[in-house]
Amino acid sequence: MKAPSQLLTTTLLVGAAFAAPARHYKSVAKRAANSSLPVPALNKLAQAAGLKYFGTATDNPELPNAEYSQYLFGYAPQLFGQVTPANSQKWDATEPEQNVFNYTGGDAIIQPALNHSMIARCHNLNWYNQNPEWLTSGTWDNATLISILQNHIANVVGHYKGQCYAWDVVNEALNDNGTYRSDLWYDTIGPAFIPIAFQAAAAADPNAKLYYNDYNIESPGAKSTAAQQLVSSLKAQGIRIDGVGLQSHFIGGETPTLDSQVANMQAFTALGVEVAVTELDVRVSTPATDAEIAQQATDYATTAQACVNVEGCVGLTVWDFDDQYSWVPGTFPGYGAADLFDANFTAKPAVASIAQVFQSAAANATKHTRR
Ligand code: 9MR
Repeated sequence: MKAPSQLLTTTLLVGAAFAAPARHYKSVAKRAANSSLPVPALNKLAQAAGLKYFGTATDNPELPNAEYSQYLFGYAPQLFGQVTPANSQKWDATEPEQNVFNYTGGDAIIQPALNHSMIARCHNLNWYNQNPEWLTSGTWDNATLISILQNHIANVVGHYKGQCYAWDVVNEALNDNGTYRSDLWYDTIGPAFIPIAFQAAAAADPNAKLYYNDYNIESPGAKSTAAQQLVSSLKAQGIRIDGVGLQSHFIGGETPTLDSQVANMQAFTALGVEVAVTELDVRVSTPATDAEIAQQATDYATTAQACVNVEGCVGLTVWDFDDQYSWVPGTFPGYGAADLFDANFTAKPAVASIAQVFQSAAANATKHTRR
């Protein structure tokens, strides 16, 4: 792991890159296989630093935007090497009526991603949110709800068998204090819904990595400890779990320190699972000042550095890359500008700061060989 002083060096180098963006981009462009790429080849640089991928979430409504699509698929796999559908594999999209399955939206993202040599993180199979009316309004006994869950997972994972690097099997099942969230699943089935979901996913696609995914587990604390206990408990029961997704929806200037993110990742990998940064974004108050955007670049770089530093951190996914499509302003009024590009597809300093982290790791041979 790098010492804090080395992080400072990285920060200073990043600062230098901001001062001379044209020269910086030119030097990065030499490494990019696609010479027309207008920004650093983040996925290629991540791979040179030892990660499996650098990727992004996307959603179906933005795909017809030609400029957006150029950045998402046209520059793949140089810029982004991995995609997560933000909504179209969720329960309300995939099983809108009981036992009637619809894969149109998910396929519209996964197929072009695979065609552009990207890998897919598939999201998600069990959540308290975005469930269809028939499911939330029904009154289910324990056995029936278990079979509904198993049937959903068998069908959806079966449809995408062989296409997903990973599935977020269970999403956000914990409260911030580490207790189980009271929801449709827990209130009827109890904590057993989690091993049941993982078992069903394992049976339907033996090769997909099976993840637990949550927010506020990016630094040590009650919720992270509870997620670690969940991993241990599943493993003790002989249930396959391969990874933990650290969502990483951060606020500029308030992100966990490098040391705490690294220590937290290592607490998970010590249990025999990989970790991934699955939904990274850094929101700031709007309108954003230059200082906030500079801080945001440092914050993005800190999380990229943490992943580079930890042997079992396989990659980072940003939760969409262009501000015009970010979920943030709709959920946190007064906040936004959370993504790597502004609404005109102009790269923010965070693009260069992340690239710098990967380049330094590759140049200093601090990378791990994980591919
Ligand atoms: O990005 C998704 C947004 O379009 C939806 O409106 C929202 C509904 O809850 O879900 C967003 O994605 C979430 C993800 O599935 C799980 N972690 C939090 C993400 C942001 O809310």
